[in-house]
Amino acid sequence: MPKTALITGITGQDGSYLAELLLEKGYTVHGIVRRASTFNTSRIDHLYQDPHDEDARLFLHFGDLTDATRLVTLMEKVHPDEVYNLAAQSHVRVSFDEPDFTGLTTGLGSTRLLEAVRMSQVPARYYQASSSEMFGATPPPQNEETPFYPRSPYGAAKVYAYWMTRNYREAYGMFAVNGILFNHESPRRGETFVTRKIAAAAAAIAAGRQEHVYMGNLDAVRDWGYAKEYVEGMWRMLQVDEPSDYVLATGAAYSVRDFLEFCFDHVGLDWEKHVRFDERYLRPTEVDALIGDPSKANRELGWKAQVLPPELAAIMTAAEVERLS
Ligand code: NDP
Ligand code: GDR
Repeated sequence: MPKTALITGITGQDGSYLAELLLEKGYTVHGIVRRASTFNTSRIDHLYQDPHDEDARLFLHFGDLTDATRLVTLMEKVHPDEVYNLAAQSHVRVSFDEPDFTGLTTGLGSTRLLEAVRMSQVPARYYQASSSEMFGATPPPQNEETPFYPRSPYGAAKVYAYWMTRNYREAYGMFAVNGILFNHESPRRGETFVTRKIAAAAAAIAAGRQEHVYMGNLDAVRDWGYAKEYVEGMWRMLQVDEPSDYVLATGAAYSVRDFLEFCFDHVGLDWEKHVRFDERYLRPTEVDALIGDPSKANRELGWKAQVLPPELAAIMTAAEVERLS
């Protein structure tokens, strides 16, 4: 029987790649979108099918992680086999400006969704988009056993959601898992995350559209992978016999400075001539280094990242050059 999935955050970077993957696998995919005064579906417009078509397999529903009754209603209507909770206020810097809202969505939003699964009694498997930001100040390498030490309202909200997911697994026997994903990027990454910001700036400067880009902490070290590969890992976590939590990462460490060099090199520019400092991009508490150990996912899911930051930067910068032309 073809399966049915429900994705929150389908309009985001990961949601769009996951929807593509599941449609390719023959799933019927339902996504929750927020009502906005402008269209917010640009990442999934290429997947859209008229719901009146007999062969339509992608359906969108208005909803919000802050609206608990709507989540229950949708669960009963869609009756999914798999639920992927990707929705969140996902920007770490913004979470310092909006700590309350970040807690309501990124944290409590997961409880509302877990509770909707439980109340509606659908026998769905549940995926929680947990984050390497939960490790925060704990030094690398980080794996599934590493203690959490979040350094932002976002990180703290994700730790809460992580434990709620584990609690529903242990308390109610739900198949509920945490994918602890390290940074993953793509041409569909939000414009204000550092990799996309750098790739876009390199392309714009090379095209003569701007001269400088203002950045924050260039010393931060991250483990950047390619988003398209990571959604495959999410799916695999829901296909195993026993629910468990998994780290997805490349295991490779690069700094923001390195990523600047890769992107600017791609367009034949010296980044040091174009980068300026602006303290508003600093965070009150920073996460210095995140480097994942994905050996459990390698071993149990057969998942391994292929694209590393030098290639990722080239893919993203090429996409920005293309966008401008
Ligand atoms: P994005 O920011 O690109 O997408 C977030 C999605 O959540 C969007 O679809 C957004 O809708 C939706 N959303 C936000 N608030 C609500 C709400 N209150 N109700 C319903 N939907 C909402 O994130 P990514 O795709 O990059 O990440 C997906 C998930 O994985 C997030 O939970 C993120 O925190 C987590 N994560 C991401 C990592 C990464 O490196 N990308 C690493 C580890 C974890 P809209 O389009 O309307 O804004
Ligand atoms: P992060 O991603 O906080 O790791 O969270 P982001 O790309 O925002 O920052 C990465 C690092 O770059 C430094 N930095 C800057 N960041 C931004 N955004 N803009 C700048 O100008 C800039 N200059 C330097 C930051 O200080 C930071 O150290 C992402 C999100 O996708 C989360 O949702 C996810 O959980 C984690 O990755 C894993």
